[in-house]
Amino acid sequence: MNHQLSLLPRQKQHLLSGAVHIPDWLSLEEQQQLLERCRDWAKPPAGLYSPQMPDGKPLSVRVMCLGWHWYPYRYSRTRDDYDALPCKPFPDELQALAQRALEDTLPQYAGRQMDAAVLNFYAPDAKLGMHQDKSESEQVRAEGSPTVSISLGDACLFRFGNSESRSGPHQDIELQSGDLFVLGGAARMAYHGVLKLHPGTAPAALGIRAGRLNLNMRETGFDDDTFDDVVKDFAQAFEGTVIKDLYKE
Ligand SMILES: O=C(O)CCC(=O)C(=O)O
Ligand SMILES: [Mn+2]
Repeated sequence: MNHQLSLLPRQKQHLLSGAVHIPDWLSLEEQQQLLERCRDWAKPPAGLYSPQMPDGKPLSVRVMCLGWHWYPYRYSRTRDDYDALPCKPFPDELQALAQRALEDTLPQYAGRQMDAAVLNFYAPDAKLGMHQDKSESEQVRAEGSPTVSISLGDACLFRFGNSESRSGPHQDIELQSGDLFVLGGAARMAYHGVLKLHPGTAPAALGIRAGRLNLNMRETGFDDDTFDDVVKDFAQAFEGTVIKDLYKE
């Protein structure tokens, strides 16, 4: 049986200081427009692919990136883990959307320039294990520069924890189509993951057959000059310690 979406009013809430959920942030029309844009970006060249973890296992989520290409656990301008194609640019329209999101959630961060978007495409059985977003520069993470996440399509069960421990305590919330979730400030390093999708819950008028799309924007803190050295240090520091992060417990 299909999961029934809650009929109770859903309200803007701060899950922790710096972690803000705004239900129904985008109108249906805005969701339709964004979905169309995402479909365009997801096309080849440099479109959707399945990233592999360093041990060779594929993520169940299919991914494509704009601005900087993310792959476990680093950024590059080209798809170094796959086909070496240049990443598509980070579009002005997403910068504008991210700024609007920051104004509405953590206005103290408005003006921070996002430069990377990860588009996560979840098939109905896809999930994303508990992890911290820590591929960005040390400075960006220390300053709490937010990640801005927008959901489209099927609802999901989103697990949100704390910065100290992967194992909890947790808060479980439902992210529905059009919802905004911003993770910054003191909550920037909080563990989070997608436990499961609720298939068949996308708004009928959205025009998505199945699955969920998550648009995840961030400031990497890298520029082309400093990137090579920083990333080398960073990759060395984390190699082997976070590989398990993206798996289900
Ligand atoms: O799909 C989501 O809501 C979360 C995605 C995420 O955590 C990420 O891309 O790092
Ligand atoms: Mn994440």
